[in-house]
Amino acid sequence: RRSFLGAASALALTFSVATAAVAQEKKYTIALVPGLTTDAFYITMQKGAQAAADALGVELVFQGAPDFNPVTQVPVLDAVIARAPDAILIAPTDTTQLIEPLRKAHDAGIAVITVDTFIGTGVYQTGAGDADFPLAYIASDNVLGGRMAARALANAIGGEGKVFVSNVKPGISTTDQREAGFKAEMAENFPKVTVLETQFNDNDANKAASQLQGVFARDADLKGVFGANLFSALGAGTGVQQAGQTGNIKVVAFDAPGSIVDNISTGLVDVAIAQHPAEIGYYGVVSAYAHLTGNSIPVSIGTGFTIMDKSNIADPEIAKYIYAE
Ligand code: T6T
Repeated sequence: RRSFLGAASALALTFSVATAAVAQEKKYTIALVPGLTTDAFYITMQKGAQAAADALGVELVFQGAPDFNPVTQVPVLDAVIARAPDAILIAPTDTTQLIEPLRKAHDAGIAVITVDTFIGTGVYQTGAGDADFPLAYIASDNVLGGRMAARALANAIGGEGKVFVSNVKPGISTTDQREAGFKAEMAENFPKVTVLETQFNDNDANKAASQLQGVFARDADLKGVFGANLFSALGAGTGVQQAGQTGNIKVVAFDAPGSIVDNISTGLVDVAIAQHPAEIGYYGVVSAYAHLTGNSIPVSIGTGFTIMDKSNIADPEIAKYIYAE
């Protein structure tokens, strides 16, 4: 009897060692689909994702479209789904137009996590609506970011005067939320600030620059502009410079590529609100890996901001959040 038990446990031991070996050999593939590839924000996100992938022994695939547009992003997503990765991290370029394309990934058994932007309401796994299937949303708190921008701009203009939001286009969760947060903060706490009509630039910095000049031509007492993402902010700054209004029209920028930070030193940009895209990428990969290896994960992870201005930009602890190009 003793020898029978011995044989059985030896068998069990062999089996579990074999299972462990198989488990170790399984190399997961995680795809990261950015909003667009040529954007320092997503390049920095990719770096963070790669750092986590290296730490976990995961293969990371980075595949995206050349512009921020569902029409170009959906075919890229379809190609990624065809490669059958274990998980997809994606910054959906539209809150509604990416729902059905992403459902295909979900139906194919691919774990879907959205990073930076969301589909539907961004509240997942509650059983409500048709877009609650992603496992998690990992991003900045964009309403808060918009409020921070409003405070910075209101303070820069001395609490009164005309300002406007330079934005991408409606239907993008992040930039919609930044604009909403900005307007709410101004309405609640800065009654002497007038927020003019938003100018939508389709993520084209040149368009944002000429729109700035158009607004200034109509409202010569324009005091400030909030560039709600990298290209909006870059363009708004260029517009202020071209109008010869550097320092007179205050610029608050969302995002912090090297070019915008350089403009802080010259006085063209007053404040840049840096997101932490590397953190988004890192925790995106970690979350996907945790899920794939049988662990539960938080349905939402909020990443941080760093406020950059002339007073702190030389500090390495601040400068480390400047985006990679
Ligand atoms: O601001 C980021 C990102 O958060 C947003 O969703 C789209 O624009 C950027 O990528 C900057 O260009």
